[in-house]
Amino acid sequence: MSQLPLRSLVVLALFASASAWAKPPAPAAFCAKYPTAPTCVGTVPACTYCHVAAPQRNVYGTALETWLSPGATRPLSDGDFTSALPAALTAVEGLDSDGDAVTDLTEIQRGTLPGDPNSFPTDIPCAGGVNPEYKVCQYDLKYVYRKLLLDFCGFSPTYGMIKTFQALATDDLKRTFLDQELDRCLGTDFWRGKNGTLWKLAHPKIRPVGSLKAGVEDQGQIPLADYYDDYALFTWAHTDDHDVRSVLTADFFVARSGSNPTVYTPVTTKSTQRIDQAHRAGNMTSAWTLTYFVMFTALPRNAASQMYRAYLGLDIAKQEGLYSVATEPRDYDAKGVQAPACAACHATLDPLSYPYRNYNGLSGGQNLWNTYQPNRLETFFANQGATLAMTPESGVIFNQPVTSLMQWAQVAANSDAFLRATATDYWKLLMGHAPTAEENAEFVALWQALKTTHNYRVKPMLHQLIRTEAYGAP
Ligand SMILES: [Ca+2]
Ligand SMILES: [Ca+2]
Repeated sequence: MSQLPLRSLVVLALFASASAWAKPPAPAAFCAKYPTAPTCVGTVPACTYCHVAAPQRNVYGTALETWLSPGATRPLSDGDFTSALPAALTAVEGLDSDGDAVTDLTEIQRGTLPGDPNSFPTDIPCAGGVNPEYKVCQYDLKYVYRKLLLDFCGFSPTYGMIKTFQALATDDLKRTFLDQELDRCLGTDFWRGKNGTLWKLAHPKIRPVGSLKAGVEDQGQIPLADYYDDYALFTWAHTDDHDVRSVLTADFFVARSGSNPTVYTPVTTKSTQRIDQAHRAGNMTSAWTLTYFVMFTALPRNAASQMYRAYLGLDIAKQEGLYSVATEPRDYDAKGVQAPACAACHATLDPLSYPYRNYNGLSGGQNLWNTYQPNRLETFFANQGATLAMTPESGVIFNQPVTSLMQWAQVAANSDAFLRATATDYWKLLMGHAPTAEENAEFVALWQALKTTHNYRVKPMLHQLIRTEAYGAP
């Protein structure tokens, strides 16, 4: 080997290079078209990009070949090859030559091999192709029909129903049928009736306590407030063509009547509610919320943190949703919240709580319970420290100053956090788990569309949800 002249080595190297590529200009022409492809950055594609062993092509090379000056006499000259290659590359960009569920162009851009089904980007849902046994990553209309009826109507379709469904001539007809079935189910008591699915969705937000239930229906031993009103507003806001933000912003109540169908109707007054219209903020100011979460406290941190957690998905106790206000916490009620272990959370929580300062739980005479009381702290908590009365009604949520609880509710209801939390509830309900990393793209599209496409209506969002791969692939 050492006896070989340098010239022979160069010839050998050139020959090896030429034989590896059926066409020596191929790598350069490829990289001229895709200069930012990872395989072209500081290197050129290996021969195996298009070939099993040159000149035998792999599936990607074969796909290219059919678009390379079709009809022209073979072999092409290097010049003809080079001028024909860009168009052929373009022609196959949308194909998935190796069947790994990722297009050739995406594979080129992402640096995986378009001719090797075992090489694919790992962060693309369903990349790697189809699992034939479970049809993973294949949206399955029949599967959706079964699941939809079970999830939204509460029963499985009969054999006859499945047969009728399968007999629909096209996938479009099946999709239309599924949309109709969804609408039908959303009107049933299984979905919207007393103790139905939507009520269950509301349980962790309302946190009912049977012994404290007031009202003619299911009254407890110590009847303090009727939380069925909270369920009624929640269900109204989440159904039909209603704005889901109403659950936080409504200045009205909702009455429930009948069954199959259960009917929810907005009303301006209700015997079980005491808050005056000018100070209402949906379920944030319901008799039950004020009774149970404000109760006897001066500064209702518990009410503010529960609303933040229940409707915005942010649990301050878990360090979620912290937007510290620089001058806080001021500790008006002398609870020691300026201690280092507390200050981090209370710099967010306390200014969230101030707008609740005049919302009365169970202080004073019973006729004053669950009402808005100007000077509530001064009236009922005069003996609880000198600075308590200095507690402002203005607060801060998500770094935005607000002057009232109604403004707090507006900022909250218009936030991305509210959209995400609302969509997350349904995702968990219908998928059985919070969105996974693989499902994230579909999940983000869903909660963003709740605002941009669906104008804060849950119903069209659910129609979008049943079309996601996360919902429809077994
Ligand atoms: Ca592919
Ligand atoms: Ca591949």
